[in-house]
Amino acid sequence: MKWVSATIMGAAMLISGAAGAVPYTLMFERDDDAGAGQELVFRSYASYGDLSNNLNATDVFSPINIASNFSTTGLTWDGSRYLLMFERDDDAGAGQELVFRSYTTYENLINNLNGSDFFSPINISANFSTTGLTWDGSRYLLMFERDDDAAAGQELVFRSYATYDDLINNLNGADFFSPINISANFSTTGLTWDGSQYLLMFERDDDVGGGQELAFRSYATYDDLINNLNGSDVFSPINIAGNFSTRGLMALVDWADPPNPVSLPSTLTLLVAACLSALGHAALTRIASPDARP
Ligand SMILES: [Ca+2]
Ligand SMILES: [Ca+2]
Ligand SMILES: [Ca+2]
Ligand SMILES: [Ca+2]
Repeated sequence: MKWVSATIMGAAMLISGAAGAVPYTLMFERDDDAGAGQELVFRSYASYGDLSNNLNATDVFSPINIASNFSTTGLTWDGSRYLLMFERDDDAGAGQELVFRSYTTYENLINNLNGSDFFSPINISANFSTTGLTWDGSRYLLMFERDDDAAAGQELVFRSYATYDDLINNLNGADFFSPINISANFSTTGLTWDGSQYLLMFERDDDVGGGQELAFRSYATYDDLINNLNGSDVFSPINIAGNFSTRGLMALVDWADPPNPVSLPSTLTLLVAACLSALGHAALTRIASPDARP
């Protein structure tokens, strides 16, 4: 894809704080299979400004033990539930390759409590993979990317569903091929709507340094997203560890009063404090951090 110059990018970062004031969760998964507590990370940011500039991030390792033949591919909040999406690494038939796990609260998501799993009847094409999921206030958007690089109009698909039942049961979905031509060395890894903008996340396929591997593209409207119009790119300063990848991006909009933010439970703060206190931040980052640190 065509990236903006560093100068324009810097200007975009300066004004980015004016966009949605909702918190964001950025999800990372370890590339190789590992045990519970060592492979899935939820990173919290208070705002888009913090997300795009990687400021004041808080990491929590999930106790989820992801099956060795599945990977996470999306995360969203729809006002009633948190949805975590898993896809089988190898191609399989309908009802065997895509799972939606729902949690009713953020605490349950973070602590992996009381999750409910649904296998989707979707049969994903052998040459495509899911790369994002979001509720935007009007529809669920499920994003698919072709596994191999292709030209504009042939590699990125947005499938929309009007209701949760339609999403879960794969009913009445409408597909749109995006005109985006994804660079051969990048892939989509997340999609969200924060009440003010759509954010499409791209990660470079190979590991590189901070400022060169993670990009957020923003669109003001659904039409702009679908038609790839007026997008604005910002490279994140995050240096993703060579053995982790981004897997999901979730804006926490209060859907009863958009675009105001969800009020996260104070117990979450306590949980994070307890976690950091128990392990020590240095120890936590040493054990396994999605950030590459010297
Ligand atoms: Ca595992
Ligand atoms: Ca399949
Ligand atoms: Ca391409
Ligand atoms: Ca890196």
